[in-house]
Amino acid sequence: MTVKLYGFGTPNMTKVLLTASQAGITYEYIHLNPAAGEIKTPEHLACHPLGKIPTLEEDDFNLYESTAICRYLANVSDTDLYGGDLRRMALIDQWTDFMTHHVGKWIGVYFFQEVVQKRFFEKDIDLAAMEEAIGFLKEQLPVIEKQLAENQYLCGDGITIADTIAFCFFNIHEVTEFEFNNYPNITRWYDLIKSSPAYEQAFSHLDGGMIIH
Ligand SMILES: N[C@@H](CCC(=O)N[C@@H](CS)C(=O)NCC(=O)O)C(=O)O
Repeated sequence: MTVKLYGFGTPNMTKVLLTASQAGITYEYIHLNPAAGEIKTPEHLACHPLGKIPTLEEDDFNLYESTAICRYLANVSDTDLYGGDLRRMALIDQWTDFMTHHVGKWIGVYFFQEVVQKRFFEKDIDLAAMEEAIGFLKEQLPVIEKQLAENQYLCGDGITIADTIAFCFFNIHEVTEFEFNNYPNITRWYDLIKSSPAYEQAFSHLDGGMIIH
C-alpha cells in the first residue's frame, strides 16, 4: 500500500507531511498547483468535495481534513504519536484543538494576510485583522510557553501529533513577520522538532517551504 499525500505548501499540508515522516510511513507527495486549477479538477473534487488540500489517498481510501489525516497516519503506525491511555489521548486532542481553534487560528492570520493575500493574490494586508491576531496571541502564547516550561513536549516526555500540528503553525514564522523568540521554551521546543530527520524529510518536498506556488 502506498500513501499519497496531495497538496501544496501550507500549514495544513506540512502537518500531514511531518506526521507521515515522524510515523515512519512510506508516502508519495503529489504537488497540486492551485494557480493552474489543479485543486478544482473532477479528479481532485472526487477526493475533496470543496476542492481543498491536503488530501490522502491509499488504494481506494480517500481522506481529507488535516487533523483527521494526522490521526490516521499516527494510528496506522507503530508509534505513540497518537497513543497511550484514554487520558493521554484526550490531552492530545485538547492541545490539538487548543492550537487549531485558538493559537494556530491567530498565527494563521499572518499566513493568510502575508502569504495568501499579499504574495499570492497581490492584495493589501488587512491591518485590523493583524491587530486582532496580535492581541489574541499576546494572551495565548504564554499558555504554550508555560506548558513547555513544565514539559518537554505539549503532552509530556514524548512527541505527539499535537506537537506536530502546533509546530506547523509556529513554522509560519519562517515565511512571515510572526515571531516568538521572546518565548524561550517555545523556541527550545521548536528547535528540537526542526532539527529532527523527520522535519528534514517532510520539508524537503516543499520547494522553499510554505510558499504557495
Ligand atoms: N480544515 C481543513 C482546511 C482545508 C483548507 O482550507 N485548505 C486550504 C489550504 S490550507 C485550501 O485548500 N485552499 C484552497 C481553496 O480553498 O481553494 C484542513 O485542516 O485540512
